[in-house]
Amino acid sequence: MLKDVLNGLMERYQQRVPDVAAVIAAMIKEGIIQQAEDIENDHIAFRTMGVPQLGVQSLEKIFLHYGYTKMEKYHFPAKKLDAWWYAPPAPQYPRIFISELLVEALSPAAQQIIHSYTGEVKSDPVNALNLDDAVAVDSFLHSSLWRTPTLADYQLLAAESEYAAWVIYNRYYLNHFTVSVHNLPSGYNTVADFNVFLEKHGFQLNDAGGKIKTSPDGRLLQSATVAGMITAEFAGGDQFRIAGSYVEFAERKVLPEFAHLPAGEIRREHRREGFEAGNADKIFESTYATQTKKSS
Ligand code: OOG
Ligand code: NI
Repeated sequence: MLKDVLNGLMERYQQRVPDVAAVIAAMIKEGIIQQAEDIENDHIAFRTMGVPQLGVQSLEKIFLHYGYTKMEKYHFPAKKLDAWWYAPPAPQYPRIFISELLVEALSPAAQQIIHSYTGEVKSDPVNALNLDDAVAVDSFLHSSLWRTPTLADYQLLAAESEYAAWVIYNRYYLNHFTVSVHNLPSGYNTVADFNVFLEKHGFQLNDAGGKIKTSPDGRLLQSATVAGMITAEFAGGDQFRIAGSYVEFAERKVLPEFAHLPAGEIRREHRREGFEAGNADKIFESTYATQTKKSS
């Protein structure tokens, strides 16, 4: 069930984010991994509109049903976002990070635009889903939810919240998957080394706050590619290049209480867990114009 839903998400994500296949191909060519399945997916992330019938409270029900546990909350005052992370039911599954736009904190004009779309969804759509039907859940996660936005609305939203504009067009498309680097061969098992490899292969890294985002405890290090641009089709046939999704890289260091364990015995529970608001704040910008102006 969960596996089918995750596979469906990864499949559509790969189709629209060329960097995914390109990163995997570069890792195989370099001999870092043998095949795509060797990659440990640290986490995946979704973005949502925080309106009563949608938002985190709606989308999370799918993953809570599959055994995920809701963990810490993070708040991003400048970006007007809240987010939570969810621990998986078993270590072979990725963590999940779901954020939501605090719609009520936006200007009345932006709120009105958002509600004109989200208002088409009359009640929480997840309540009407049979969560035991993986095909139904997969098609829901890739459904349009509301009408195709106009380019004018997209641009008005983008001027106030790039996150809002991203969600109004991209809906629940997977925002990123995350290559876990700490279990890779030496030379590639730190974010610093992995970034060197990525840049050597021509990948553009998000440099908001520096290319390596480090938690204050020094144990969670993250980097991300700049989102590639996609040709979006807006209402009335207007076409415009907008940010799609990106790829992230994470290194979780061993906790001090497990520092004595031999390398072969280190498992997920011995490493730094969770997320970090300061890191996340900069990673969100992988789809923001300040970063995507560097991608094509
Ligand atoms: C999520 C950004 C935060 C992390 O790992 O902290 C994040 C997003 O861009 O939607 O992915
Ligand atoms: Ni992430």
